[in-house]
Amino acid sequence: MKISVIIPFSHYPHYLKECLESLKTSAFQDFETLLVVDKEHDCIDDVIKEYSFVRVIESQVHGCAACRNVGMQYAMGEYIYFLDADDYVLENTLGLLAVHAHGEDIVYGAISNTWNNKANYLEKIANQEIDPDDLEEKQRLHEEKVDAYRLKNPDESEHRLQSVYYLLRVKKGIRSITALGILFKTTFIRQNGFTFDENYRYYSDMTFLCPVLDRLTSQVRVEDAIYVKRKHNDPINYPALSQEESDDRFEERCKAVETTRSLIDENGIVRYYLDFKLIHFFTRSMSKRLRRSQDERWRNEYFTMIIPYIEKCRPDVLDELSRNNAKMVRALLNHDLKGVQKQVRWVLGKKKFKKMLKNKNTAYKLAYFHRYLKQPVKENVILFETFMAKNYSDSPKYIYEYIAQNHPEYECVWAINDGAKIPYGAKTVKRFSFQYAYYLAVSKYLVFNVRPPLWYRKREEQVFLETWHGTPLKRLVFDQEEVTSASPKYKQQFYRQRKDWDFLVSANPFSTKTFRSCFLYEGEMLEYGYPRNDILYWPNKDEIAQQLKEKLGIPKDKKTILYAPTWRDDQHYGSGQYKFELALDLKLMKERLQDDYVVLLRTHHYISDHIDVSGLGDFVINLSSYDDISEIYLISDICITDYSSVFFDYANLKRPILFYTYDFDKYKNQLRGFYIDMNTEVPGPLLYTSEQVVQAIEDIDEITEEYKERYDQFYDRFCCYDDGHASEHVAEAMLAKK
Ligand code: C2G
Repeated sequence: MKISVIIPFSHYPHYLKECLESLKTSAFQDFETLLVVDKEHDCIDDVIKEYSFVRVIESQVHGCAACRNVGMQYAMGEYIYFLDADDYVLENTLGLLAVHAHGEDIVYGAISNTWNNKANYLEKIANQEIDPDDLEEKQRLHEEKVDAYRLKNPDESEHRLQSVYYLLRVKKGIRSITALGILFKTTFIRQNGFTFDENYRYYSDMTFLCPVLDRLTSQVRVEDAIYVKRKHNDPINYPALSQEESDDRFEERCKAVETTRSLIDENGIVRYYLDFKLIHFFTRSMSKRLRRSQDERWRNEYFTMIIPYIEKCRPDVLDELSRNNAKMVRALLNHDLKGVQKQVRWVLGKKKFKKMLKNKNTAYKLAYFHRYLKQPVKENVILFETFMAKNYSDSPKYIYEYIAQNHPEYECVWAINDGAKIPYGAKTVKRFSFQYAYYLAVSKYLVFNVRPPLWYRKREEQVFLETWHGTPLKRLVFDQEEVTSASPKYKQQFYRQRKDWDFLVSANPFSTKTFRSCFLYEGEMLEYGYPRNDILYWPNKDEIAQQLKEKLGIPKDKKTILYAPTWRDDQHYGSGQYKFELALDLKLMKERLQDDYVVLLRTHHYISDHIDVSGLGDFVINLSSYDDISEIYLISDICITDYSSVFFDYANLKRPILFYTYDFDKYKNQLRGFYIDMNTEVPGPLLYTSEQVVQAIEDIDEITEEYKERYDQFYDRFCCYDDGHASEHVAEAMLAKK
């Protein structure tokens, strides 16, 4: 048998499934799979029953290093390959490595990092959103560096040098040394007695790989054999080892270096780069904390702790440091903490200054931190923002109007990017301006329907009202397994930001329950309905509708169909800018429906594509940039959506709703997943083609009748709090908090 794949397992079966599936679907199959289960582990019975090729071995000891050592004892393959239970390989990975393995000590491929499962990873590769580990650039830098070393050590073989440089991840700076992605010849490992040091939880790979590289006599590199290392997008509930917060990590790093030194040649290249990495850990990563960390230990205990380990670094590594780094290390070796901090201040200050020159428009942030946060909070000021200041709408609008009419003692400020005038004379500021930063810092109350900027720091005296912006159909944040859009650190950031919320608005009991789980929110919930839906209950709503219809030039004899789809996580240009291809055949709709209807087209605010409606004449009115969709609901006789939360609000009107779900399976299984069963719980039919949509509109009376019972149940479940007074209740609850 060619390969023994060794997988240590302790937690998170859902990752393990993906890992084993990747082995099952590998094109190359001449391997055994040894799943070594930690002494403390989650139950995996359900997972492994699907993978009969897996040999499960129970480890009597605890820890990843121990599991790998146990696996090595059982290995029967010519080569050993370590695969972590939360990672996976691609279809060709093992085959490519095996084909090049002709008795060399090691055969290694590349590591590609991702936050995604395999399907989404492959899709990103296909869309060229991932460059597998930046291979070309790495090769170039790798050669330059190794050349410099070789000049001084002419006896070393070029290939060996390059492999050591690559596998110790020298170019990757302080990144941990890893035994992943490599075939190790079993006899080479056994004859030399290489093992993972079980005393180390985080850095045992170093104690295995460095001695291997130190004794290496033959090696092959196979660039395209990719090992996919998966970062956990939810470090709160499922932290990877590298994401674990631990008091011991620092000391372990130092001690593992010391242990490793004792296992390798003092004059060899492995030792050279090991010392190089330790020094760079100090100058690049640790030094920042010496200056800034709130945690005393970095400026005290850890500072003293690292000195003896740096003292033992080889002099030739110290000789090659840049001037600034050399100064920093000299100060450290003199036990001069102030000297190191001064040097760090100088280096970071220079960097910051350069960044500022490059990016002058972020100076407001400096003002925020250094000036505005020091000013007193203004008790009577309220800052409002909707959809990142894109418009004047949603619940903040209605809460504001209530306060403006009933509490003139408050000064209201709106963040609005286009500078539009706001009724009742609120002051407006542009997002990401000095004034915006000022009001973020000094407003007593903040009313937002999405999250504030990441750099916002809530002050103790401030009251933050999060209205959110829809009853959840699509799975959100911590209930979302994959994060295919947004920042990969989305969950971590959300976790921090949601702690700032004093109140969260909920439109129905279902939202209350779901928000608790998806946001891990434990604060006060305001269960009064959605302020943005108040208008749907106002006594003058028909008048408002009439006026708007006239303003938009909608003929009196025509009914209206609102088409309001949501955005797709995987179709984007950049952060917050999404593509949208219209799948609804408006030409067909025009042909069949123009005598009775006009279509009101409304894309989500994330969509940056302008939808071309030319050739459709008066049949389509594009209302994508109209501020407030609640007003549009009032003038719509039928609503078509897909997975947008608009239908929860629109249902308040009890008018017909159709779902044009042309990409249902992908949206449900790959992109998001849903909280409710769309097939049985939503108040209208799921339609998959434009023809079906047109047909449904032609048969709208029958459909209304058919869905009546389900609609009533839906209304009772989701519209039960809305009564036209949510703004009042929410505003009063907020203002009561001093
Ligand atoms: N919206 C709109 N026009 C659309 C789609 C949405 O004006 N074509 C508005 C509606 O008020 C809707 C809100 O934006 O309720 C949120 O839009 P969703 O499509 O539901 O998507 P998203 O912004 O991802 O929010 O709990 C709700 C979720 O957070 C979803």
